Amino acid sequence: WNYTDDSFWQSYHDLATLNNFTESMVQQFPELVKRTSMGFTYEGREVFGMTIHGYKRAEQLEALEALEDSVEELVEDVEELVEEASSWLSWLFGSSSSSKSSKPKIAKKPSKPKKHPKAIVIHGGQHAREWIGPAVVSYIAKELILGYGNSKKITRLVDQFEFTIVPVLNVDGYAYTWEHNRMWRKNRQPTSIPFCPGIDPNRNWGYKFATGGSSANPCSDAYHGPEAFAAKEPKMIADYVLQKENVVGYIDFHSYSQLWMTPFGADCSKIPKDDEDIMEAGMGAAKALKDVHGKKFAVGSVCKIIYQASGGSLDWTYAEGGVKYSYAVELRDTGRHGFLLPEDEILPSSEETFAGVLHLANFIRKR
Ligand code: ING
Ligand code: ZN
Repeated sequence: WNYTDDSFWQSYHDLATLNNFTESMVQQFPELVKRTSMGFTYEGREVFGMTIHGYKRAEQLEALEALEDSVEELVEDVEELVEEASSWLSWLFGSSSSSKSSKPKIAKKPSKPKKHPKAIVIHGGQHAREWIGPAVVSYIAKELILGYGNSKKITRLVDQFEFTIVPVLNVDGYAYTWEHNRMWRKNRQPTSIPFCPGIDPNRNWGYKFATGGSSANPCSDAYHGPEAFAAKEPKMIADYVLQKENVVGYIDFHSYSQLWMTPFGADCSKIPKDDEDIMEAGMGAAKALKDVHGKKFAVGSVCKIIYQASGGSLDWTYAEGGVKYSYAVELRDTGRHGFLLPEDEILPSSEETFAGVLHLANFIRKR
């Protein structure tokens, strides 16, 4: 495959091919893309992500700033020397005019702490059968990478933010949909019922876990699991977000229904304290998306716009992970094909979604 050509997004790809895509990005653009291991699943597969950031430019900027600092220090030292010398001179020759100088002083800037870039985390494939998610998410990575140095807007964003992109989160489930059952949703870890494996990763996050809109029945597609974060997939993203500390944006891609959703899913009456900003950014993203191919995406909280669902990703990232701009997006379509979205819709869906993501990142940047 040519992983940087749009033709890659004319068909769906199995897990090995998507992992090869990630690997290829890292190999081809080592100054821009780093491979990151999110962790391992129940069946022992590794979940790969990539971080995309203008590492080179950031390093150069840092070096430049360090240089600036040492020049500043040097100037201060010289100033002190001059002062000392002039007081000696006035002592020697009794000139009284050289009282405390009127020469301008260079203001000392407070030394800046070494800064880590703010992070935006994006993943697809929490649910196995929603194949358009991993396709769109890999396209987003490709566009950020190829746009760097070519598009002013993308370059600015990639210099500003570190993007962590995980095309497929629930890799065990994804492999299962390719090899055994196209309609599988959950992960593949065992439950208390031997013939009903699988926890729904998106009901297993730790905010208001199992408080409604999820099932205690292991045979259900919305089984919340025995306890919060019993499933490896949500746990690895939650750990990553906590460890990063500076994640400002999060998008969890699903399908289908064409919705750009905000917190909360667990509770229809609870409104995030940042709701105005979250909604404004989300509506902007939906508008930018629609401008590409005319597809309408409704914007609103998970609970109000589809259904109540506790233990969902964006509730946790917002309320516990400290990620202000937390979203879950339902990609194409609105039900005609559902999870079996035709392959000729992958590219248009990717293009429009990328526009939405760019808008969101730019919105966050300007805040
Ligand atoms: N939809 C999501 C689901 O898990 C969702 C909607 C997103 C609920 C985020 C809660 C949090 O049901 C699909 N299609 O999976
Ligand atoms: Zn889903």
